Amino acid sequence: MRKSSLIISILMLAAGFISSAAQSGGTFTITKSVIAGGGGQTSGGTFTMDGTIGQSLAGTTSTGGTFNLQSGFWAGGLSTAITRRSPFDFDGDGKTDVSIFGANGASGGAEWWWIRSSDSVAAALQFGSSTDKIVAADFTGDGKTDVAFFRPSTGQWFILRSEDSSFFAFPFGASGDIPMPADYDGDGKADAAVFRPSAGTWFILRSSDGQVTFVQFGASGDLPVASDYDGDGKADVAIFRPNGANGAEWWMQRSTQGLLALQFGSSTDKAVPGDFTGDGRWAVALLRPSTGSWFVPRSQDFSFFAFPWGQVGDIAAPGDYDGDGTFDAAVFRPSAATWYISRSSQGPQFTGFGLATDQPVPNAYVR
Ligand SMILES: [Ca+2]
Ligand SMILES: [Ca+2]
Ligand SMILES: [Ca+2]
Ligand SMILES: [Ca+2]
Repeated sequence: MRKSSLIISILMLAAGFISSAAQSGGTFTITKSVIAGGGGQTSGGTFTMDGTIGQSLAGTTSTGGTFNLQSGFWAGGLSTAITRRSPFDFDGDGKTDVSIFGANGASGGAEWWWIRSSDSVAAALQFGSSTDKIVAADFTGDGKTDVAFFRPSTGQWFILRSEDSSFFAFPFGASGDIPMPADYDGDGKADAAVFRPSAGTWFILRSSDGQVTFVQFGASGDLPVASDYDGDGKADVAIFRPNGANGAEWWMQRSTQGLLALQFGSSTDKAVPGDFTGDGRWAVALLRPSTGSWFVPRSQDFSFFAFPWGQVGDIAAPGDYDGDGTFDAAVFRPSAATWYISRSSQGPQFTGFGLATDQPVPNAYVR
């Protein structure tokens, strides 16, 4: 990305009239310009774009009618643009899809059902069995979440490629391990990974080179909550310790910013990590099941805000359902088989989908 100053000068000249004010209008076509991997053409209906060049605005997300654009120059010279993707996005439109895992489907296997946010059509397939664990993530790196499960009895991973619905399987981990896939090496593909509580050890199978990383972090009783807490595009090894000395604790080995430990929450809270403030850094959010209150610390200063969403018996299903880059509080209520989603940009959404016995897929990494 750090091109020569000549190229930047040329671009500044060519675009010298662009101010930081938003531009809006009719039908536009944008031809991408001087960036590595650029040159593609983006076209669409009505949209607004806010500053592609300039330190203060470059890199922010511009949204509009039918697309979402993230571009611009980074003054700090990041070598690779960080692509932030919504979790549990099976159709790749940037929005988390309402989705359930039915452990006991009609034919005895596990069933996956989801509503494609792009066209509101329900899709379903059978994959896995009742004792398998959901590990859905984008392992293939095409921007679409792959249906995937971990089989605790054998330590095997089964991944259904979003590209062609073929599957591959491999052993990684053992019985007793907690699967925690995430993109630890920052190459845009989720990496299979497990946390072994008995030894406090992480095993990460890097997609970039096929090698295994071992990390000693955490102890028995801890729960893995790997996420990108420092916003560098790499998931960070992290644990949630429900029973710390004075309440719940979070320990994070951040890939760029180093070790961070926080005391936040109590032993009965559910850990729901996510980027609830939309700043590109995930936060250690909590759902308190006894009251249905959500607690979100701000990554800037660790002050927190709280709000009610849901009631006793609801199951947390966080994600970015409206695709605006900010996580939305969401719960699945088994008694009503209904989803209650507090979308950060588009307001509340209530959707009946699933059975009382189903597990919401976006609950997979809630601890
Ligand atoms: Ca994929
Ligand atoms: Ca990876
Ligand atoms: Ca990181
Ligand atoms: Ca959102």
